[in-house]
Amino acid sequence: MAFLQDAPRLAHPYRNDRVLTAWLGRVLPAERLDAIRADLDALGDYAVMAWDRRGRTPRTEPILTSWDAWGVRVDRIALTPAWEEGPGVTTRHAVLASGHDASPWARVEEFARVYLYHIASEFYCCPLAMTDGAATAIRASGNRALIERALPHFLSRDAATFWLSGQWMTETPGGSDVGRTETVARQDADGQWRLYGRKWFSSAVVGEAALALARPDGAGHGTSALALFYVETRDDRGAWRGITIDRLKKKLGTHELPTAEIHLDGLPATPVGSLDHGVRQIAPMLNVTRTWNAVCAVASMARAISLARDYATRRSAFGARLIDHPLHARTLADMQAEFEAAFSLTFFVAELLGRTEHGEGAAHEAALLRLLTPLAKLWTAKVSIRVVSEALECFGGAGYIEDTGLPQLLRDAQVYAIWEGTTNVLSLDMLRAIGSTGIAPLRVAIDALVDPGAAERTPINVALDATEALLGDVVADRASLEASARGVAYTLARTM
Ligand code: MFK
Ligand code: FAD
Repeated sequence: MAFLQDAPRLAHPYRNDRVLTAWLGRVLPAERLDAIRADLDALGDYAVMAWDRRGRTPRTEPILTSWDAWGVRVDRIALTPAWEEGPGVTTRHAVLASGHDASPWARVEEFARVYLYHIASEFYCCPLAMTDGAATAIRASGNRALIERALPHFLSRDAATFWLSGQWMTETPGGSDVGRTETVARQDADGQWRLYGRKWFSSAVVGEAALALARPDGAGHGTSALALFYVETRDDRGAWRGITIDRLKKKLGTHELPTAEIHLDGLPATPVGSLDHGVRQIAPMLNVTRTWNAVCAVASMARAISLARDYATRRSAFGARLIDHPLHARTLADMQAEFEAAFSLTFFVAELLGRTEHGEGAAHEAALLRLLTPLAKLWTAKVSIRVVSEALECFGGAGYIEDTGLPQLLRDAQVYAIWEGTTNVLSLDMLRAIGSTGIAPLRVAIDALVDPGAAERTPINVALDATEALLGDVVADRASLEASARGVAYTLARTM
């Protein structure tokens, strides 16, 4: 009988994650941790079930049917099993709703759930992130009618009433430079606003609602003249309201996520706030989805490392298990160190977000949150691509073979750096954030975390001093400042 290699097995992602359980034990009061334990355990069970199912059943992808047999335009999208299960899993375990509980720990409790659910969700977490962002932006707008209309659906704990929201920003001229938006908003004689244009990437086109940027007819050019609108995608009979789906994009990864190119032709829309400064109004959504992105990037790393660690105990070479080869053990340890740093930064941001939203942050923490959000997003995205790539190599040739399920992890990880602001755009956002406060909030945070006399303070101080000197040198010259932004962002993220 020829040798047969044992496949890697997925350890229970909640019960076996020392980093997650230690962090939860440190930041949450014991009674709150007790209250969420059942959800975390169930989401871990779901992850194990989904990994096992992936190995047994052929992968499916969403399918768009544009026309029915009788020539009627239907634009119907068939979803994958994990997506069909999405509303049930999400609402049963309060994956999204828990983030909006009236508690400074709400975001901690939400993002622990997201971390456990993400990989099994097959990027159903993408529209969940956007729905969370939409709820946050609508709440921040103070628009009572929209708050009462949309939030009970977005934050529902019942699958029957749960709605997803899209985030319609990107158009063909610009995804980073949304000031070039061409979609126009026109008002009917009866006062109803309607949208006309083309949205080039719509990842939650199956959602019941969306927040969309558009230029009110006759408004000027650029970003400040854009308005933010709330739309509902279907009428009471379930028919699309002035939306056609041109096609689903063929992508490198995120294959289960239906990302569509769409045309809007008279879609009814409600202004979220004033009819200008739409980007300012959507910014709370951006900052929330960027936090989700960091959490999901960290979840990808955790999955890849968990599988690689397990495999190292099953695979032997040169007379010993891989884990017993010092260099292989060192390779895994280096990946784990990168992961733990990324985890710490990301979940620190989650803590800050929860405290700040409930008015319980220290004086410097709002500015710290504003600075660390783009840093966590851009840094974890890059680290996850690197760590997941390294993890594939830990399987040798098997890591390159499609039906092991491993290549998908790498393809999927590549998206974290692109959507919700590319690495460069977020480095520039970091400059926007430090514009008024400099890096002072970061120094305060590090002072609180690391004893000034501790040995590890020396490299931290060197990095911060060098960064401040660099910013001081180049600050008068915008071109040099922008050219340095990515390096500064990496240094600050890694230092933090
Ligand atoms: C599973 C993982 C979960 C993640 C799911 C992701 C799903 C994917 C969905 C998407 O990709 S949706 C599309 C995401 N698109 C972007 O992220 C756009 C990227 N581009 C930027 O972020 C640009 O920096 C931006 C369009 C925001 C700004 O461009 P401009 O034209 O240079 O604008 P400007 O004048 O600097 O900023 C306009 C206002 O917004 C300013 O406020 P004021 O009007 O008060 O002066 C800015 O301060 C404010 N602003 C911008 N970014 C902000 C912000 N405020 C707070 N936080 C921010 N991050
Ligand atoms: P560009 O803006 O053309 O960027 C090209 C390059 O130029 C990048 O490397 C960028 O870093 C760099 N660059 C741009 N400006 C600067 C600058 N000032 N300085 C230095 N470098 C710069 N969008 C939505 O609105 N809704 C969605 O649901 C959605 N879903 C998506 C799903 C997927 C799978 C993907 C891949 C994208 C999705 N997007 C969505 C779009 C995404 O947000 C954009 O692709 C992204 O913001 C980048 O915009 P762009 O594609 O126009 O690239």
